Amino acid sequence: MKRALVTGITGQDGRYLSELLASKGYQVFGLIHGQANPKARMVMEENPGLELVEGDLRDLPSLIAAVEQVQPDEIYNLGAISFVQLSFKQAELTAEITGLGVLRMLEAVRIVGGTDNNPMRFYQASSSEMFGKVRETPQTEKTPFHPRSPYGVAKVFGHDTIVNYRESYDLHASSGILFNHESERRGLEFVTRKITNSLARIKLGLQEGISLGNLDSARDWGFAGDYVEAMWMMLQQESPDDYVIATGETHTIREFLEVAFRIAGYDSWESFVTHDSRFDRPAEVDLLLGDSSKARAKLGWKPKVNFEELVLRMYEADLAEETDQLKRGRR
Ligand code: G4F
Repeated sequence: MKRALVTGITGQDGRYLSELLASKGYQVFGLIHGQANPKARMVMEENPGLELVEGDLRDLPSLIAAVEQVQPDEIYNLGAISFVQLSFKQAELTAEITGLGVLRMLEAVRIVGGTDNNPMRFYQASSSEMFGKVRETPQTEKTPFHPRSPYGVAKVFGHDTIVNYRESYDLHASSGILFNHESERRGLEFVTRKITNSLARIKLGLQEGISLGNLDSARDWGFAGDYVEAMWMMLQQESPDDYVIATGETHTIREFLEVAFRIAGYDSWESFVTHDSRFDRPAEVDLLLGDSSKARAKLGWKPKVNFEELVLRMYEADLAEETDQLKRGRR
């Protein structure tokens, strides 16, 4: 039985990945920090075979102990402060966890190691946010980085550290440069889920409108369930490498609103949306569009859920959840 250690187990990607790995027969261990972490119960219920291990990306000794205890064949480093807007307010903490956390995990692997015949394989969740003020479109593995947020800067540090450890210590360490990926498990602070959840509440008469920031930025949005498959595929390769994971389609926030409101049965969205400058960012990433040809050719990966299907499944899940809460008198 293969063993996998996943950091960020309670996040959207951690939850999908642990289910995928369990379905492939892995024993999955999730790194978790803090006493009585409220999300621990949720992930245990979703994946009863999951084992939780104490550890904190800010604390190397705890990571060494976790890697030593689990002796994983594969490590997936998904743990991060992942909300770009928050990273402007908590820049130091973001650098600490999203950036230095990668270095600490790699150090833990280097120190504990695997056997020569069976070295531990490492996946790093790199991000399209590293492209920031994009130098070319579409973005590929070769596009230079120009991050526009403390989060993006920290991810570039993590990405470069992966390359450095691969070259210095011959580690099997790969990075997935994942473009935005969403689902009904996305946190409510991210724009897609904020829209689908608010829309469901508008439909049920629980809310009147949505306050948003910049509607003109464009994102290459895919389905998170498809993207965790790419993570696993990367670690099954003979040699480690970096891969862009994207749909190759980009849409503005306005287009997301258009599709979502149409699905919910409205002719237009404009009268429901107001601008709130609190959601504007000090520096914006205007356009992301990924070219995932390398992943498609080498890994045989491709996305299965398209843009409209993604918006539909998110809206339907929110409508079902909000309706259920309303029936139980919780709204
Ligand atoms: O949904 P967002 O917060 O995602 P963002 O900033 O693109 O970051 C996500 O994708 C990255 C991959 O490129 C990940 F690395 C990262 O961890 C995260 O998953 O914002 C998307 C866009 C931005 O341009 C933002 O300015 O939506 C715009 N926006 C407009 N109004 C808003 C809002 N974003 C949020 N979160 N909330 C708003 O009210």
